[in-house]
Amino acid sequence: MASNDTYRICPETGLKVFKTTENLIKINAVVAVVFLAIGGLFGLLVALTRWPALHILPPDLFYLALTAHGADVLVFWIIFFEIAILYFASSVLLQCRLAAPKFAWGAFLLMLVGALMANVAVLQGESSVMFTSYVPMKAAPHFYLGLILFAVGALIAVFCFFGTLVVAKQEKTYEGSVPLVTFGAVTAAIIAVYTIASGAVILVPTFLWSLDLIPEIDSVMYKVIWWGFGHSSQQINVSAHVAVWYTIAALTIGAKPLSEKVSRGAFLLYILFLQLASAHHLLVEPGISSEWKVFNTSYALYLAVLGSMIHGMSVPGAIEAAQRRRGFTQGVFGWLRKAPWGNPAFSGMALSVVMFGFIGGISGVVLGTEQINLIMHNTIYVPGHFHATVVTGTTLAFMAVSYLVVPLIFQKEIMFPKMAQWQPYLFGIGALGISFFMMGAGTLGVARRHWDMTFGDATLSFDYPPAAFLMMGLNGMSAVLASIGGIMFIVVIVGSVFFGKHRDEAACKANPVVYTGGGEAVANYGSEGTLKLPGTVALVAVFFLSFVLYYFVNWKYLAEVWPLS
Ligand code: HEM
Ligand SMILES: [Cu+2]
Repeated sequence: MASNDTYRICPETGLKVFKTTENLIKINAVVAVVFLAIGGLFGLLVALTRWPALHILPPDLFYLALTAHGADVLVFWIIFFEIAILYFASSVLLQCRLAAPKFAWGAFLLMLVGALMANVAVLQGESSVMFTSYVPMKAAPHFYLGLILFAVGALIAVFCFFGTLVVAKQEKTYEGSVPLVTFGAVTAAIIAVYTIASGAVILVPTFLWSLDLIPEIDSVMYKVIWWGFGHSSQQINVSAHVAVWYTIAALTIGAKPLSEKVSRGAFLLYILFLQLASAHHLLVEPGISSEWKVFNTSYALYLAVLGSMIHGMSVPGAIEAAQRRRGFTQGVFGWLRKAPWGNPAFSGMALSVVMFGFIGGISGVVLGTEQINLIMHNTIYVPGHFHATVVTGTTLAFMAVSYLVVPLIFQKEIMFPKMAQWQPYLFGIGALGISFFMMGAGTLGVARRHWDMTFGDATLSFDYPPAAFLMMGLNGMSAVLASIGGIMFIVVIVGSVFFGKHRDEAACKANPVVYTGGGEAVANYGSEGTLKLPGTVALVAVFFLSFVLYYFVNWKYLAEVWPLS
């Protein structure tokens, strides 16, 4: 089928950018950022309420804000952005027109209507069921309907992505194998199909139940299927942000994967094993056998974690190799010192790699281990862990790539470049703080999703160590810092998109954002093919040491809370 879609050639990467694709990337990215702004504001309100000295919201508004926060940031911000990434990884990288653009627009509209409907339901106050919406808590029917419409829209968008891959293959717009970033996006999309199917299997009956058409929903069944959706969706995020890491490394310094095959193998591990790892959410459910829990939280989990560890080594490795090729060969860490730390795309990506690995990864394995999980199951350690994965990991990576999307896709200059330079550091340190202090407070027993950690009106009170209150205060302060970083992001990105100077070809030549050869590196299959990486080896050694030490500390701690002698 011939296409009448027009395209331009990007002066910096040399890639064909089709008009329809460009528009769809723009609209999905803009709406994503709007939901980040709304959801982030609710996050700040939640954190300020959990700061014992401030405690600003009354209980009903606290649970309302918590529900809105989870849905707006974890679902709407991230998934709208991911759809933009899918269109980029297919149509832009393979230089092919987008399949079924009408469906892609329809998908966007469905997602938008669904997201707005769910938000309205939450703000009306009858749907404060929090992110997991566990039955028998019941939300208003339009809460579930909003999520279902959103999911159907997302599924259609995923099929437009697959369709585009088929078109690219048929029209031979690329040679050989697809580039790694596209492969990573395929991984994300495959997991998305499974995830959205699980979501539909559980949310459709729950919707009918909210309309009183079904008498009851079994709560253990709900949890098992819900986590097929809830956990797997996090693997979409991981696959997508790993693909974004490779994209940024390629575009900013021309890095190629160390080995395409090994990195692809790591993506495959995600598809094969991560769904099973969702067992870590069900560790205290009666009615699920111990054998099943043990198998899934040990063997299956380790194989999945292996995937992230391979990427965690191969992304810094690719950066080191590229830097050494560029001539930064001094000592073990000369390549790291000479990296473009003033470029927010690069610094955001680098911070995301380190914090996702050290904090998110290590705490994830601790939470995923059946025995030590029980020290912090359902404590605020859990949000501590996942803010390290979805905020310092995914969100920071998506923020970082926005500093490339604005000049390359929106063709606008970044406004307030100094503010942009600082933004990843402020947001990163703030987000690190909320992760870290919530983990600390959780280890001391502070519950998650709890309005009043002092249990003010309870007959039997609970004596927290004073450090627990300190941690929650520090968490509140970090939340303020992260919010300042978040507002800076919104100001820079929204400002540049709507009021930035148009970037014409001359501006691209004068002030390029892509490293020479970056377009080549991101859009082609190819490996760096070296393992002379003393710096990366040293960093990986530090990682394993921290890992072992922290793992050991938790077993020691378990031994203390449960003395056997
Ligand atoms: C300014 C940035 C942010 C701050 C200050 C913040 C703070 C918080 C706090 C304090 C909680 C509640 C803990 C509890 O009482 O259980 C929470 C929950 C949560 N946050 Fe954030 N957060 C931020 C950004 C994000 C982002 C970007 C995401 C996702 C990408 C996210 C996802 C979640 C989710 C899913 C929950 C759990 C909701 C629930 O338990 O139902 N947060 N956040
Ligand atoms: Cu999980």
